[in-house]
Amino acid sequence: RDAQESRGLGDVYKRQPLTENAQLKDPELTIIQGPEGPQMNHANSKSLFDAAQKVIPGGVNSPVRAFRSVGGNPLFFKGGEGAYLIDADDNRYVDYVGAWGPLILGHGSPLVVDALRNQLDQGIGYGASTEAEITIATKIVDIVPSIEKVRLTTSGTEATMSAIRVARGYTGRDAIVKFEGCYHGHADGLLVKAGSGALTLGEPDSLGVPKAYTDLTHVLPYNDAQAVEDFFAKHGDSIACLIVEPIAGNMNLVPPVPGFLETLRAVCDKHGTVLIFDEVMTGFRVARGGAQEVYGVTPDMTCLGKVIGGGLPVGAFGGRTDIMNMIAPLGAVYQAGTLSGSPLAVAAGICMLDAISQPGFYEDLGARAEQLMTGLKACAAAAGIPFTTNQVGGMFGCFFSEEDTVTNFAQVMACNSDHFQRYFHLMLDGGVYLAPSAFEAGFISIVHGDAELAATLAAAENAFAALAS
Ligand code: KE4
Repeated sequence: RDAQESRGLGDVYKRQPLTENAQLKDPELTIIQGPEGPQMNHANSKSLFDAAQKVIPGGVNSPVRAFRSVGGNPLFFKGGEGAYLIDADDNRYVDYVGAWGPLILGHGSPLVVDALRNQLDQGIGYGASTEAEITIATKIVDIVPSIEKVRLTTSGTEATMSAIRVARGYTGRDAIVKFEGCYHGHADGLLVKAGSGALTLGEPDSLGVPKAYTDLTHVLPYNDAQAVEDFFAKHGDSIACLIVEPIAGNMNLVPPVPGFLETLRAVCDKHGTVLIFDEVMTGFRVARGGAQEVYGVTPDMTCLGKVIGGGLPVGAFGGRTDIMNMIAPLGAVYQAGTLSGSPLAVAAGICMLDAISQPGFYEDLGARAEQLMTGLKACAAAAGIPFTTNQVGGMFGCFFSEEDTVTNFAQVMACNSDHFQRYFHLMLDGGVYLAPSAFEAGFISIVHGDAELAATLAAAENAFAALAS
């Protein structure tokens, strides 16, 4: 609190004037050349990867980091500052992964670092309750329309897994519905036609998941309201919950088509099914109140993560009081976590929720993302490369597709993956770090300013030209 007061929330990020067009204006700006220029040195990353593979399966602690779908060896990083990542060979990149969404304030935000330092002076954790947990829960309840009570976890997977268990306990039903290409973490029953890393590796289903689990998981096509209505007309009364990414961010970024979320709300109301919005990625990312604020559809439960941890392990699930009161120790649905509500993670989270509540935050963030999309499309068009984008608030998706807009899984799968792979490496050589998968969304932070957009568009100009040639 002292740190925040002394620093004032006003300087939580330096608002940089956004010029009309972020095309490269500053000749002083050093742009690392694309493939025709000096190739980056990745020797240290390579030797670290060799060492990692000896003691870590695949050399990574999460599959999507492995560069499997883009080829080449994964980079190892040693630092981050603002909009930039620094890899093990001291190469600097404008970063559009942001630790997969949490770093909406950029790397090493002074506000968050100060809060962590303050907490460290009080200790790391107690395995018991703290006042700060009330503070962050109150903020989440105030900000997220659907949440009357909330329980913290230490990952998004735990949040979605727990929300589904509560919905099953609340309804007394076992079957659930998810959508193809949506990813809700790696709990057994959800690794069915999943997105993100599962899709990246071409393994939307996983070995080791008992058929008994997957038999209870029904999968419908995303953005197909008719398919939802037909399914629920037959089976609705047996469905405990329907879990959905209100904006799909794990088959790249696919927003809901008009009426889709409204249909989910209607069928769940009609059949007594719990509607769960998985906003682990979209929460506090696309708007202060998440996708449910953007589209005006209120679920019965919401899952959160990423931004509320500011880069530390936090997840959360919340919703209507009558549902959440089913959870132990109050109710009969068990749910727990050694580090749930960790004082360090909560201290970071409180900072994040205060920072994103600054007036104008999402207007700024959305404007930067929109400017980036406009610039990228212009670069692609100039090179004659079929390319389109989706963008909601501070997250975006890029598609090597002939479609004007991409609105469903089949269109995502029909994109030119060869172009994406080459584009990924061309941008990397140009000093821009994108998600190493064609099935991930991109994230911009509030500290991506003119210089970063200009550097990105300069790299993109090279990249699209190289693709065209
Ligand atoms: P975690 O268990 O990874 O904290 O959260 C799972 C999860 C749940 N729901 C949604 C909508 C998510 O996007 C995620 C995790 N997202 C991926 C990236 N798309 C995490 C990256 C990774 O798996 O390494």
